[in-house]
Amino acid sequence: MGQGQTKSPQVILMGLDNSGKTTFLARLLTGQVMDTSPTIGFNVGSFNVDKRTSLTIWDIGGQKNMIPNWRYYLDDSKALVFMVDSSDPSRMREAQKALRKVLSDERLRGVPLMVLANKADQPNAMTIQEISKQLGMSNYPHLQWQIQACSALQGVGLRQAFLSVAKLIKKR
Ligand SMILES: Nc1nc2c(ncn2[C@@H]2O[C@H](COP(=O)(O)OP(=O)(O)OP(=O)(O)O)[C@@H](O)[C@H]2O)c(=O)[nH]1
Ligand SMILES: [Mg+2]
Repeated sequence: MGQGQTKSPQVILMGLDNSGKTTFLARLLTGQVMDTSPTIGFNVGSFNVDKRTSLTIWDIGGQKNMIPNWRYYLDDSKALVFMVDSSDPSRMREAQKALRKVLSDERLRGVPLMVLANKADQPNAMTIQEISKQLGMSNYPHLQWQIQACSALQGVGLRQAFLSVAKLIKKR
């Protein structure tokens, strides 16, 4: 990175296993759909939102035994992106609990949240209204948050999501 450039704000991408975080990040960075396996630890990559703004995205593994490690990634994060599989209503309650736990960390106080409702390509995908309800978003009146649908598989809504994330960060 050249002198005088501001450093790329860190964004953490969390959510239950199988929600599509790694597929999403790979698609965002390479434009391709890649075969993924469950993430042990994390993946990281930088993404240019526009000519002047780059974000460093940390994709953290979401399997049950990975969730206790989420706390190691919260320092210095300027936004939280929380991904859910909108085609899997059976895991919304588990997602709600995981979100509540991570948001209770005081290092995230004042940090904006983007909920990404992934797998919108699936015919049974839940609406963003339904997902907001099931995640209990009304329990966070002071949180600056947004929700957007996307499909990592089809490449829909990825750039828009991170444009919104960059705007949320700037607004702070
Ligand atoms: N239909 C559909 N499938 C998707 C989409 N995004 C990801 N998948 C599939 O969901 C599965 C899990 O994707 P991953 O990206 O590995 O999930 P992850 O959130 O990184 O999982 P962990 O690393 O275990 O936390 C894979 O089979 C993907 O192909 C999508 O937008 N639509
Ligand atoms: Mg992964």
